[in-house]
Amino acid sequence: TDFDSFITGLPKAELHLHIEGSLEPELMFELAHRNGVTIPYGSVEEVRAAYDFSNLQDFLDIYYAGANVLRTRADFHDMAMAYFRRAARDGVIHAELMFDPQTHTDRGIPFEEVIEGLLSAMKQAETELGITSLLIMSFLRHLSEDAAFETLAMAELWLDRITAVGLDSSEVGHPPSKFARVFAAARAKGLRLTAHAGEEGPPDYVYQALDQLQVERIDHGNRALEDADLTARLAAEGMTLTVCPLSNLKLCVVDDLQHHPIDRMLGEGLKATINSDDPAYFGGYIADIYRAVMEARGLAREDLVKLARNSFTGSFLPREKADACL
Ligand code: ES4
Ligand code: ZN
Repeated sequence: TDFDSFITGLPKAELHLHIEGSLEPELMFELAHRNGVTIPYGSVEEVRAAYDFSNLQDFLDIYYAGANVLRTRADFHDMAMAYFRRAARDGVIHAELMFDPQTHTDRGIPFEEVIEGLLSAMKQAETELGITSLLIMSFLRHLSEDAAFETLAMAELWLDRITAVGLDSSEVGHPPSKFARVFAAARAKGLRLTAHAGEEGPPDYVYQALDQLQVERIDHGNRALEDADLTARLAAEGMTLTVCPLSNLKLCVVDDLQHHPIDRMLGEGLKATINSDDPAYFGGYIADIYRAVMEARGLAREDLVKLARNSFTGSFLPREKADACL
């Protein structure tokens, strides 16, 4: 339709994408076969049927199990290339890929295999598809502070090719404060900072991400809206929120897309962006999500333009590069 071509034609950046969450069931089977790994599903349909979640942890258990088929740098390369091709079709011209090294190193997969596979796909995506990208290395917050420090040490040889660190996995019970020292160490190494906060966790976790981690972005941030002072502060500081509406629906952060607060966020002056989070698990890539929120919340074209602009100004691109995309 007219609207679909408007959305795909709008240049967009994706700021909140777990690359392991882009692993589609078809590729999962292919990699399982390639690597001689058995998976607990008989068919692609069976895999998709298992993607019925009632909260974040429910999803994470299945997501970490799915990542078990990833073994070699070729696997990471192929997964990322599949994402880039799909994102290019939706008009994504810049993508900031989160990856979870601990999900792999804890299974004995060398850090080098993970990152070199991703970096080679990023290079190929730029030359073949014209998509620029950068890497955000995420620490798993259900693991220890020491484990996060070990991960930062493993990344030492690649720090010039890692733009930022992030914080993901099970939120409640693992507050940002647990990672204050490792985020300070990452910052001292010149890395930029983001963290998941306020997806399932309370507004206090968003305050902690700001004050104790000193993040430049908040991933999700939905529950910040429960606190008027926090909402006003995020707006005043121009803090980017990387919101993931379809993820919020699938993980029951919202009960219906018609109750999604994306337009309320924009109305409160928050710098919200729209992202896919784990598109293979949540049933949609970026254009699907723009379309879904437009339909569910009655967003106007100017709102979609605003969201797309926010995705560049909120990116980790150097200011002049981001401005050139507007
Ligand atoms: C995630 Cl939606 C979400 N939240 C927290 N951690 C994650 N890892 C992958 N997707
Ligand atoms: Zn996420």
